[in-house]
Formats: sequence, C-alpha cells, structure tokens
Amino acid sequence: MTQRFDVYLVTDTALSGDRSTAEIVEAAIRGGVDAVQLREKGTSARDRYELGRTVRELTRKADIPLIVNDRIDLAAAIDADGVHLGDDDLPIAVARDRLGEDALVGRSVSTPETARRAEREGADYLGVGAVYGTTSKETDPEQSDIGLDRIRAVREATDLPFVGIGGVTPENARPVVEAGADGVAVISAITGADDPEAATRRLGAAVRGVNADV
Ligand code: TZP
Ligand code: MG
Repeated sequence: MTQRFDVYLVTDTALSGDRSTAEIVEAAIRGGVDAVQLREKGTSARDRYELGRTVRELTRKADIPLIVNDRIDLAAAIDADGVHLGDDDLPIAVARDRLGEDALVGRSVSTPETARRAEREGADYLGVGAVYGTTSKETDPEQSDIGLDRIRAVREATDLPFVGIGGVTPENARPVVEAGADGVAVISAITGADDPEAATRRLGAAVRGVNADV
C-alpha cells in the first residue's frame, strides 16, 4: 500500500460555516489533498449516505481515496475505499472481512502500545492524536495534547504509515512530520479556513518542508 497521507481532510459539516461540505472537499481537492474521511458525527445515517455519495463522486474524479469514519456498512453502501475505526467501533478484522483485502482500514491510537496492537490486528494506517489538543472533538484527557514526544514514540513502535491529528495547522504541521508522522489529518484547519484551497496547499507545503506557492 503506497497511499500518500501528506494532507488528509476529515469532514465535519457542523464546522463548515455557511459552506457545504461538498464545497470544502472540492476546494481541498484543488489544493492537493491526498485523502478524505467522511466523519459527520451527529448527522443521520441517511444524511451521511447522501453526502457520502456526493463526496464519493468528487474523490473518484480526483482519484483520491474516500474513507468513512466509524461505519463499515456506510463505507460499503457508498463504495468507499475504506473505513477509519476507533476504540468504540467494530474490530479491524470485521472491516477487512466485509470490505475486502484491498480496503484501507485506519485505526485511531494515541500510544505506542495501541499502535502496535493496531498493526498486529491488520490496520493499514493510523491516526495518532490529539497531537496539540483539539476543540473539534471531545477527547479523553489521556488522549489529548499527546505532543511530539509521543509522535516520536509511536514512530519507533510501528512501521505503519500514520498521520498526526488534533489542532494541526499550516503553522505547526512541520514538527509533526519531523517527529515521524507521514502526514497530518485536519478538520478545522481546512474546514474553518477563509480559503480552504490555500489552507490545503499550505499544509501540503509544510508537510513536505517547502514554501507554499499560494
Ligand atoms: N481525532 C483526534 S483529534 C480529532 C479527531 C477526529 C479532531 C481533529 O480536528 P481539528 O479541528 O483538526 O483539531
Ligand atoms: Mg470512531
């Protein structure tokens, strides 16, 4: 699996202001986003399905993966490329069984131990956080503000590709990658930006350690 994860957008319509999530995704695609996760906590299954179908079309045209948060059934229903699972979701093996060997199965972790376990269980990539804390998700204090030392420790614990998530912006993304992450996943740095396309481009430049041409 050679999927790039420099910039991974996680959607949240509640944080999109007066723009639709489809508009945000289109802007992120123009800005060079590498993968999109349909998260959308707090919306009905039907609304997630309808939005998912739209985002599926956009990501397919752009030839980037669409990954569904939490729900294996929804991932299958919209023909997503994979699913992203957390502690409260169905096991990785079930996702693999239902979605197939080629599906991208991600797992949220916050420690080297949980990273190793996810690798043993067959995850393809990890989301590690919350690196800098976050206001976009309620996080257990033990899983918030884990910092760059923890990113380094996770890098030592696993060979899996992983993204740092939680409070990441174009200004603080570079150290996350220098600490060992392959890229960054963000909600508000793109979704809440005045110019989501430029924000995506700046994040990509920061991750790659070059100047943004924006
Ligand atoms: N998992 C850990 S932190 C987080 C998730 C889904 C929220 C990230 O949002 P933001 O706005 O990029 O801090
Ligand atoms: Mg989950």
